[in-house]
Amino acid sequence: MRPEKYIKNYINGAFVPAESGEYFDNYNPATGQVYSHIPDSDERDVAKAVEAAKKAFPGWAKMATDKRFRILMRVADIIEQNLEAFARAESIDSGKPMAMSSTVDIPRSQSNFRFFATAIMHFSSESHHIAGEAINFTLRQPLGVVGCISPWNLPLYLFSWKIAPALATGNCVVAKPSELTPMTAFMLGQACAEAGLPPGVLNIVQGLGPKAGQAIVDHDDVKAISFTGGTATGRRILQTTSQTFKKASLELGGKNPNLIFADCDFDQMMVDTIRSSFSNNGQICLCGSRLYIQRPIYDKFKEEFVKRVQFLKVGDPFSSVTDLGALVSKAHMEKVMGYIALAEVEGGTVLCGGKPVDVPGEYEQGYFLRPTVIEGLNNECRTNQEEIFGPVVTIQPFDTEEEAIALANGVKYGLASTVWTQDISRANRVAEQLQAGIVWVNCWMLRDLRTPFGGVKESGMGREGGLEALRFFTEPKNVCIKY
Ligand code: TXE
Repeated sequence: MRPEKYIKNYINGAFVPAESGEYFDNYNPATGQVYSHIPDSDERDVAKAVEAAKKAFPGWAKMATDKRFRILMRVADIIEQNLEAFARAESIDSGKPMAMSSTVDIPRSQSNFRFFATAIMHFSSESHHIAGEAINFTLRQPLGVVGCISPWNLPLYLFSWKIAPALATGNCVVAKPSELTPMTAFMLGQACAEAGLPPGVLNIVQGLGPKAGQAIVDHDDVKAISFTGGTATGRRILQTTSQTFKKASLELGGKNPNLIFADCDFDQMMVDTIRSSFSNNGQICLCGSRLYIQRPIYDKFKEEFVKRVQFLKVGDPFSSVTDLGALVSKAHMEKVMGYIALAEVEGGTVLCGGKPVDVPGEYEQGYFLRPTVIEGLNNECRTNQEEIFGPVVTIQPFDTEEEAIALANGVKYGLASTVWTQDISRANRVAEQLQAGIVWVNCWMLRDLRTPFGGVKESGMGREGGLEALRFFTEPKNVCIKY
């Protein structure tokens, strides 16, 4: 698998330029330099991709399950054999440390293919017997051509999280990665071709969201959209899909709370809170960005947390000692800096960070920011209400359990929450009342791919993961036979 300077679309098993013949620039965020070019696709490329997918669908849907299983397992094996190349490409494209792309992003992308390849071998449907009269059974059939649209923060990880279950269930796919991180999706096309995936089963259209992405959502023959990205984009996609009754699964933004009670295991909590705040530069929809600490340990927490955050190393994504690489783009860096300035206007105190980092040499034009901790803000201010999606957290004290729950639930989002306590009854009481799709108790980002994954309120609609994904990508049809 190899990156190329001029990235191509992958349509009907071939690597082709966009119909427009145009490309736009792809930046390496650690150097601030253009290093490759992305096809500027539009509705013509999407139409070709959908045609190829429609043609491939009958053969793929009817293929024996164990044959589909073998092909998807081969895709996983090829990603694994090329881990180094994929991880390097992911880090160049996104700015994240190679230490992360090689241990999290790419291994998880392989797992996604393996998990759903094996899951389909065990997937079964239900039957309902009317005693002495009839039997109902449920067919679970693939939808046809489906669209998968993913963001830039965990590029191949989230792209494959959608594509693998869609393919495993017998659908053909038209997929678009983020225009900020196109390279590993391009390389996935190479892996699929090598694995023997029949032409047209997976088509990867590169390009801009409002142009290529919207064309996938708009296309009449695309039966479902699985989307991860910003809430505003999700709202827009839903407006379109609601007109045509397309199925939609939307995994959107978050503004996740960490509730840290005085009785927690302080040392473990500290290690995991650093991770949940600053992994991938805070650019994970599951990162906790509002830290609520019970008053008896607030000062101790603040001192230790700030001390450790100041030790985090920001810089060269390819150095083994780097904790935080570059932010994904100049525009995103400016957005995050804008929120830090806003926090100060809103009365917050920056306890550490808040400034860009100068990394000398080839990285001096890169988008590096110090991890930032802010205190002194109320829950209603924009800094505590809006998703920043960067290496920025706020800390606030609380007194009672009820107050902590009210603070945690006091935003329009509801994706993930983290609770730190040694009191099992409290953990259960709090988990029950948190408005979130995922609650972690005494851990963070411990993922079991069988569990439902998604958010409530403006964090999304529908669930991914395990059986939920297999159900989303199939249409249940009840057959009733009287005897
Ligand atoms: O997301 P977009 P962006 C949040 C985070 C971030 C914000 C914006 O707050 O700052 O979203 O990020 C495609 N029709 N998250 O700008 O624009 C687009 O090309 C169809 C949360 O990257 O939503 C890309 O492939 N597709 C998050 C994908 O949608 C469209 C992860 C996501 O882009 C489209 C990333 C359209 N009209 C950002 N417009 C999470 N929850 O994990 C854009 N796209």
